[in-house]
Amino acid sequence: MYDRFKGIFPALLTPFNENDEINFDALRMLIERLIAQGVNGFYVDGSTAEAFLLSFEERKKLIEQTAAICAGRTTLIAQVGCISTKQSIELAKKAEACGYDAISSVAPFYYKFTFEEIRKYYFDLADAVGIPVIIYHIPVLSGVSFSVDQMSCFLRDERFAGIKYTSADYFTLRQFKTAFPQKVILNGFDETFLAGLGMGADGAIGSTYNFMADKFIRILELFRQGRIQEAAELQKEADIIIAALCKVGVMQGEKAILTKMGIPMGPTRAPFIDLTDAQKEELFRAVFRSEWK
Ligand code: MN9
Repeated sequence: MYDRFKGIFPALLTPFNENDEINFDALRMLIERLIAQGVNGFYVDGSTAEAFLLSFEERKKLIEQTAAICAGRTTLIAQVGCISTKQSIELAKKAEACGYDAISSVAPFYYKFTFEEIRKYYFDLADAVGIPVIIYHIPVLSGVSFSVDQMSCFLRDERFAGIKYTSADYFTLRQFKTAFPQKVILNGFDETFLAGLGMGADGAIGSTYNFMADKFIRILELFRQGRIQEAAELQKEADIIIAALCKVGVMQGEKAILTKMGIPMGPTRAPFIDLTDAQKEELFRAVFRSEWK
């Protein structure tokens, strides 16, 4: 039922130009390259997109323009989470009007809302649109973690399609999937993608797929064929790169890599600080090695 939400979904980065405005030409280049590589769809306006550093108007425009560039060629999921229900609903309606296949939302954060408040937030969102909702579970950044019972409140409702699961607690992922085998679970930490597949994930949403989607498409293919050793080798290669990225800053590093590959991604938005030349050099040494041993 939810097959269109399975597979590899880059969490698209947001390119900026020298005036700190969204560079939609570069976004188009990125999207075209990824569609040609065979990704299954995109996660738009998420953490990787620097969503919480964009203005509300920019977020609406990003949702709209990404859909216009994709023009129905691939599955689209819009991350509409804001800490106010009212604003999240406005973004959700925008996504639905633009033809998105699903919306997704991080739990409202900062004020330490009660579970009842968070539950109501998600149901208000589901009530506001006619497209499925994917819960964005990312305790390390949102500070909100759902137990199996709490997640069940959502997943037993047919309007909730599944979870973007960004946590390395794979026992909990296994329990979510066992309780709701028909729902989709998309792994959120790229560095443990193969572990996630082994514990029941149906695919992944991630930031490193902006520049190494091909490797992860292959890992998924090998996993599905039962060729686990070969998949593990590729995951190991990817993880050398991800370790180098984490050292310098994930989004900054990814933008530098893609710019080097010919897509002008520009800087990240302040307060992020861009990489020094020395950091870029160190990163490029890990990424652009010709031999993997
Ligand atoms: O979308 C991403 N999570 C965050 C998922 O950026 C918080 C991941 O793809 C990570 O960037 C990646 C590196 O840690 O796994």
